[in-house]
Amino acid sequence: MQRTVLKKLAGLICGAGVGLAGATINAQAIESCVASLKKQAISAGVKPEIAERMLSGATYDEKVIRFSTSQPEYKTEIWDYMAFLVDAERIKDGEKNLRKHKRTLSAIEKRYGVNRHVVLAVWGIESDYGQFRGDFYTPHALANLVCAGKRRQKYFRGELIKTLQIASRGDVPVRDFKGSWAGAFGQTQFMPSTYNSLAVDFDGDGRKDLVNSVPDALASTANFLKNAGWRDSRPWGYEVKVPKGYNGPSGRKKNASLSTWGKRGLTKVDGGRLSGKLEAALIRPAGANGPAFLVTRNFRALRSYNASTSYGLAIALLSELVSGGDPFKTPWPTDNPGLSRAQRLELQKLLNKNGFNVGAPDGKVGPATRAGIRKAEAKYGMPVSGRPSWNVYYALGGR
Ligand SMILES: [Ca+2]
Repeated sequence: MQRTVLKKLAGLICGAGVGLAGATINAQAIESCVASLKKQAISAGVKPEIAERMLSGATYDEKVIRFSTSQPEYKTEIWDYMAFLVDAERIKDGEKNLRKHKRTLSAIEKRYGVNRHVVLAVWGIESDYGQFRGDFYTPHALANLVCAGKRRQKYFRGELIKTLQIASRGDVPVRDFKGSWAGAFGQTQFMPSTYNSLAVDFDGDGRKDLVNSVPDALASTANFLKNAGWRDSRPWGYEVKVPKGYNGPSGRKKNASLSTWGKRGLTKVDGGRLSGKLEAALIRPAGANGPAFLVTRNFRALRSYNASTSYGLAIALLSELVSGGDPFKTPWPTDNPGLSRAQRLELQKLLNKNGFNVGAPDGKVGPATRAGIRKAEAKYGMPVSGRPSWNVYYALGGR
């Protein structure tokens, strides 16, 4: 009897898009909710054996729910974000992949009008060129967000059913859906609905496989950017110099032509004049003392991949650097810069060596590493922040 009630309850939950609170969730309730999702998927055309294989074993995943409900503990400084994402390792791997996939990238450039460096940079930032696609099994992560999450259950249910449909069509093998806790998967980290509208089969095998086919993944990224408004005929933007005391228009929506910006006293960072009709907006992501950029419609296309200015700049910078361009000239306004991935790993080893036990070094800065950093900062008389910064790295002996 209890089972029937739970089933009904689960049906209501899944149907109405209202989840159980994490604290009250129990194994049986999630099992019933998943059973109901299976039925919904099958009536949406998913092959029963696919629904069975992809949803059985979906149990409560505390991590998915924690990520979906918690606010980030720390505001990541943009210089930490950039140092981590655009490091020497990712530039070197980018150059290697540029050579390795030269023919594919040329063909993609021709077909979509999105230059190879930008496509490559998105791939590098999203999945480290296909090497890291996330640890979560997509259907199980999405089932948790529907059955035990606290918001957007209806959206996640749609994404779950689309995931099962993609597998049902044979585009991506059942076991290969690995990705983020929120349902993005594969080398491009597309959500299933983005997959449905923008994924392409570029290697011509009849399947749009963004997990196992580099040509499919890269072409789908290019298709995404083209659809978001990227045009190779214009740059993403320029780093610029802003006159001291400038308090004119700025912000992503305040567009003006380059020549108008020139009249307002802005110059290219090398002092060159700004001219022409190209529309751009002024952004200063770290405030008036940090780098300034005039960004075009192309930057908006980058940003639409992941709605964040830091993200857009990381792609822009990586694309410049893998094409032999220059780093940004204006330093970030800090005397305590961020660390690369190699330095983060080294930092963890140094913390352990110095008795601030942070567990097995993996380069990922989680709660244990932050706690260790705080202890080290306190010991060395530094402001206590828990940030993986150059100063704490240096104090521990890192060079
Ligand atoms: Ca294919």
